[in-house]
Amino acid sequence: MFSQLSPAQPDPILSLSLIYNTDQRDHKMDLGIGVYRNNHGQTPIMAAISQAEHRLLQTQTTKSYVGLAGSEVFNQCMIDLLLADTSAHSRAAGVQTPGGSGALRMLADLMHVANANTTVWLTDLSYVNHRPVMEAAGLKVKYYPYFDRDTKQVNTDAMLSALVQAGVNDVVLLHGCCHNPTGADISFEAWQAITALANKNGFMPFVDMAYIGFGDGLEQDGAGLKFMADNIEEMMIATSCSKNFGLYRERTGAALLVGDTLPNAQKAKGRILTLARASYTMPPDHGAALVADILTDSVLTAVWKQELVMMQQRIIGLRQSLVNTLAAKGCDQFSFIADHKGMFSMTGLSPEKIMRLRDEFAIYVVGDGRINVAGLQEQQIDALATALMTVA
Ligand code: PLP
Ligand code: TYF
Repeated sequence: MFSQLSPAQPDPILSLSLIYNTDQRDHKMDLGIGVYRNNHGQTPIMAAISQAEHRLLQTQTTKSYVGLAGSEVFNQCMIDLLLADTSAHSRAAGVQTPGGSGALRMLADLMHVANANTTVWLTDLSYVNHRPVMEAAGLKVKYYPYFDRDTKQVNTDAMLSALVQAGVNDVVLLHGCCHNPTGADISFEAWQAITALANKNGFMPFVDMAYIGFGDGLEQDGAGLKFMADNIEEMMIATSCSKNFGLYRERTGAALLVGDTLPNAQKAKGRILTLARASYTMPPDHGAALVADILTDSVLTAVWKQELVMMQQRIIGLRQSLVNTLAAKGCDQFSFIADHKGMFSMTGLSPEKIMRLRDEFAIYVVGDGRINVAGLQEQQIDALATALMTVA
């Protein structure tokens, strides 16, 4: 049976990491996979996570099963983090999932159960796994105009004009903040406009919030989502603790359902639990237990927030520093990098130029031209600026 299978298509980002690992050049630079790195090139365990882990080791008495929804304390923490001070807070239900990816898939499966004719609208240029996850769940996929390749920002008019066509059989997927792969986020006014369109035309918003805290800080990054949740009867949210808690491999995330009433949100949650049972059954506990401990302890919450702000500020500093270094060399072609949010920026470099960066400078950039600014070290900026100018 296996011999009849056609070979798998490699993941463009994960396979780039494998090639990078075999590169022997000392000055090599990995701007591919979306992980945060400090100035030593390491992805550290955050201090609050280490402290919570230490405490967990001393207090945990069993590894017995938790349940289909994972930790309900964690689920409530995610509802508090994303929906506090909105009308949605009291009509939301949550399910712990294996990473934000697990949440995307469970919510996609739920949509298919609710309506097998659902079409999901994705931003034109979106996270590499959005389309495969939606299609694997049996949903149809459409793209709406999003990234303007000239301005390197969102083309809001084109986006809103296209979304006018979305109706009751449609789900519109939005990136909560720090758009992957472009770094171009929608304005607060665009959140308001999309909310009004959803209410008028009946499509369901689905927000993928994978980077809250990495753009302009927790409050500002969540403001658009909160506005929408406050002003809409139903929506879905996939969230991830991979980046902002540094829990990548622990697979920690949640699917949140906002209903017109709490019982309806809980009904949707019940259906997700049935879907989970038919898949991975129960999510891994460790990461969620740590996040729950941190967010229910004011001292640990403060430690976490402080480090998150430090990471966010570092990314802003790296963006500015790269743009300044380029400007000092007489290049303003990449000044948009300072305006982008979160880890990524879409550079607009062609595949040939990306290959030159790799071959001539040992700089690894995803084939579509995305750079992970959060993977840079301060001492690499000058070399990156020179390389960008040489190939551009
Ligand atoms: N959604 C977006 C937009 C992402 O960039 C990612 C990747 O990090 C995910 C979801 C999935 O994250 P996780 O590692 O938590 O599954
Ligand atoms: O976009 C990224 O780089 C991260 C990590 O199949 C990632 O979201 C990359 C590829 C993949 C899953 C996650």
